[in-house]
Amino acid sequence: MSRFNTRNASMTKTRSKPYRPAELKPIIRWRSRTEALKALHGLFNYKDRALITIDPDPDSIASAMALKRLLWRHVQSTAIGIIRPIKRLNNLTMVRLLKLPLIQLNEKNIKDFDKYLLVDGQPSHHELFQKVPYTAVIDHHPVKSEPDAPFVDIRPHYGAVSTMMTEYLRAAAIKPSQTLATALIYGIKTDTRNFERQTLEEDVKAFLYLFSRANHNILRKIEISDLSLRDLALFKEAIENKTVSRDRIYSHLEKVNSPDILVIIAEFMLKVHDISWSIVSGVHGDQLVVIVRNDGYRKDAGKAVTRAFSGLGNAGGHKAMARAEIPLAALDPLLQRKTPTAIARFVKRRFAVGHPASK
Ligand SMILES: [Mn+2]
Repeated sequence: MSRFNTRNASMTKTRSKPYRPAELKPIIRWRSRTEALKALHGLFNYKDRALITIDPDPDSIASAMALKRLLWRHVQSTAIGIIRPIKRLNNLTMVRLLKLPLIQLNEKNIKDFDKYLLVDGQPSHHELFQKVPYTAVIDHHPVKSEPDAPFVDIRPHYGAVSTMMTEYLRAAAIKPSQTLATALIYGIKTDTRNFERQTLEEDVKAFLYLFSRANHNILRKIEISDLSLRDLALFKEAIENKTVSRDRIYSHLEKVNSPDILVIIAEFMLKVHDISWSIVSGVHGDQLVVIVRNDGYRKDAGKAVTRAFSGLGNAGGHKAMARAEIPLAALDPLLQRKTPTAIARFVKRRFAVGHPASK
């Protein structure tokens, strides 16, 4: 996303204040977390039924859990409402293992509450959010327009809202439960992509604080849970269909429901010792998708797929990862019959041509 890396756009040589475009300016209305917390609590009373709305991902789910904890004893009840069903398997595992109570929002049940809060998002991000009279908005995305709410805390320079929420918990002298700490640490790890993307010292501090409180077995299970049982059948097919030529492994799948599984299998095949290239293709809808991974040593996957497949469809990528998406119709002049074997051979042939070193 564009909000990452923009911080380094500074042209100034002096180390005064970092340059920030307007949308990356934070909205901070209080001098400290303690003051902000007081202000937030002041907006609620014990009769309120509060609803925290989220577009569910690990950071927003964890932040909502933390906010629910912060509101405990300040309101009658707090529910966490999601605006779309969770599909990612890692996130489903998170919700199941941590037993997180989430409700699916619709036009009707969203009216059953007195006060509304939004975390890890802004009203302008979703149609449903736009209709809600928010009491509080806490976020780290760039500011499009200042949300109209009594409590707003937006810090686009933070890697995760989970970091902001960890700071709030600490200001409130609340020790997070193991469940909450595990959720928050996963929120930080996901949004900073294990600290490979924009990360502040604050994100690292929050991570360290949560580390000893989290359940690392559950965390690991959540992080590795990206396969369904149905995917295992595709693994079997991919392993049975594989062909190896020199340091390359090729495999083709007859039909996949999502190109994501091709990525997972391509990365899996690259684990094989002595294999430097993994080329996994499959038919998704009316497209042939080719996923390429390599070990990144003096290789260029992006150039290789462009040479092999450009002119037939979209092809491109980086040095170590690339993808091509080719409409099956574009294969009509090239293949007499589009059987899985013929397509597999076609991919292999094109890739070898596009990458003469393999001859
Ligand atoms: Mn986030």
